[in-house]
Amino acid sequence: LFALVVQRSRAGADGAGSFQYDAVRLQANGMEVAFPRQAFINNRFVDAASGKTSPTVNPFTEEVICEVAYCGKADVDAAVAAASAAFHSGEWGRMNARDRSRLMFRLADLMEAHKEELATIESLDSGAVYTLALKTHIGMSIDSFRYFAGWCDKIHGQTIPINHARPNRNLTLTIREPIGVCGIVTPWNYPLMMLAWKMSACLAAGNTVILKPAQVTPLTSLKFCELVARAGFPPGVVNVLPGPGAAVGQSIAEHPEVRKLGFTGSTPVGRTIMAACSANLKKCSLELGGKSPLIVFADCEFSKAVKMACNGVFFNKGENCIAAGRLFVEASIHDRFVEAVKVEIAKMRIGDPLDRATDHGPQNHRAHLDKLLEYCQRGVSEGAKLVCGGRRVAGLRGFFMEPTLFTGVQDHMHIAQEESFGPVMIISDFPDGDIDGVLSRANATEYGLASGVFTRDIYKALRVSERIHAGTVFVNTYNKTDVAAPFGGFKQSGFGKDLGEEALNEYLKTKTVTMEF
Ligand code: TAP
Repeated sequence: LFALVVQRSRAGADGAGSFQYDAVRLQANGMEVAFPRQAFINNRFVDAASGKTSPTVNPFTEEVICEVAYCGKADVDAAVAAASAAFHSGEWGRMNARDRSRLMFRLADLMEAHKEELATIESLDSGAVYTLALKTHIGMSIDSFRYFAGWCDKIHGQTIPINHARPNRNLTLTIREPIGVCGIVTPWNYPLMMLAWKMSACLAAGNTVILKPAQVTPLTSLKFCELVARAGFPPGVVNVLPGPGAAVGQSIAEHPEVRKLGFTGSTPVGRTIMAACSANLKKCSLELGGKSPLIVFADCEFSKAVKMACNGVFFNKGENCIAAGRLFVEASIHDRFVEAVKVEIAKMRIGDPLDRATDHGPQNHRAHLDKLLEYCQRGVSEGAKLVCGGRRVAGLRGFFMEPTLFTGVQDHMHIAQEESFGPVMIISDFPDGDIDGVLSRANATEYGLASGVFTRDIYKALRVSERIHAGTVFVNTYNKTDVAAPFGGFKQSGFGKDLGEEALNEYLKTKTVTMEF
C-alpha cells in the first residue's frame, strides 16, 4: 500500500537548529509522511537501552507500520535524569513565563503547519477517521497548547491578611510553583489529544515531563517530539518513551524523582498506578473509565436527541471515555426512538478511515475488537435484545466492528454495568414521569465521568444536572468538550481535572511565605 523507508532525516531549523533522526517515510493520504520511531530523551531520538523494538500495526490493513523502540526501566532513569537537569539547572527552570509561553505558541504553530500529516499518522496508527482526526484529535491538541500557552504568565498566588503580631505587622503571600519532574501515561483512543491535554498544562506550569504513550499507538507522540525540538524547547523538557505499561509506566510511577503523575486509562490500571505513586507519595491525577448515562425524556427535541445520542455512542468508533454508555429512554417514545436509531445506524458508512466519506473506521487493535465481540456475546447470553450488529464486519479486512444496538437491557446485566469502549448502544426504558427512579438507576454505578439529558423542560434539566453523580453533564448536547472547560470524573472514574484553569492546579504546588515587619 505504501513504501516504507527508514532514512536519516534532517529536520528544519525552526528554533533550536537542525537535528537528525531516523525517519520512517511512507506515502499515504496523498502525501508523504515522516515520523520518528525511537524514544525521545534530552532532545535526541535514541534506541531503547536494550535495543529492543516492537511493531505498531495499522488497524485498517492489519499490517505492521514499523518497529518502534521498546523502552524499559533504564530508559526511564535516563529520561528522569535529563528532565531533572532541565528543571533544576537548565535553561527551562530559569526561563521567563512569557518566553515559555512563546515556545508553546511556536509549538502549536508547528503542529498546525503539520496538522494534515499528524492526522494522517493518527489515522494510520489508530484507525481514527481522518476527518475526525483532523478536527478533533489534532485540532483540539493544537487548541490545548494555545490555551495553556496563554496561561503561562497568568499563574500567580495571593496576598492573605493574617493576624498581626502587635506591635509588628504580618503579611502572608502564596507563590504557585511548578512541581518539578512529572510523568504522564496515556491511552490509545486519542493518542495525541491525551498527550496534549495533559502536557500543555504541565509545561505551562513550568514542569518537565516524561510521557509514556500506549504501546499500540505511539507514532503521533513521536512526531510531536520532532516538533518540540524544532520549536526550540531546551533539552530534557519533554521526553517520550514508548514501551509497555508494566515496565515503563510502572517505573515512572515508582520513580523517586518524579513528583507528579498524570494518568488517563482504565480504572484497574489507575488503581495500580495510585499504589505505585505511594512509593514516594507522588501527587497523582487519574482520568479513568466511565459508563455515562444519557437520559432522554419524551419532551425532548426528538430528532436532535436521536442524532446526538448516536454521536454520543458511535463517535470515534465508541473509543471515547465519555461515550454514552447507557441510554435511558422514557417509555412513551422508546419504540420510536429505537426505530430512528436503526435508521441512523443504517446510514453509517464503514470503511477506509482515510476516505473522506467514511463515518466509521476500524477498532484500534485486534485485542480490543475481540473484547468487544465477547462483550456483545455476553449481552446476548444474559438476555438483552440484540437489534443489530454485535459482529465483526464480514468481508472486510481490518478490525471492523458493526455498529451495535441492544434494547431491553436490565440493570443487573454486565453490558448495563461495564463500559464497552466500542460502538455499542445500550438502551433501557423508564416509566413516564419517573425522574427520581431514572436518576437512581443512572447513579447506581461506580463510575462518574459524564452524563447527558435531553429535555425541553429547564426544571428537569437542572434537577438532573444537580443530582447526577458525574463530573460532566451535557444538556441537549453531547461530547461537547472544550479546552477552556474542566474535564474529569467522580467516584471510580478518578479525580483531578484536565483542561481549563483547574488543570493547572494539577501541575502546581503552593508555597506560603509569611513575613513580619
Ligand atoms: P489502560 O490499559 O489502562 O492503559 C492506559 C495506559 O496505561 C497505557 O499506556 C498502558 O500501557 C499503561 N499501563 C498499563 N499498565 C500499567 C502499569 N502497571 N503502570 C503504569 N502504566 C500502565 O487503558 P487503555 O486500554 O489504553 O484505554 C482504555 C481505557 O481508558 C478505558 O477504560 C477508557 O474509559 C479510559 N479512558 C479514560 C479517559 C478519561 S479522560 N477518563 C480518556 C480516555 C480513555 P500499555 O501501552 O502497555 O497498554
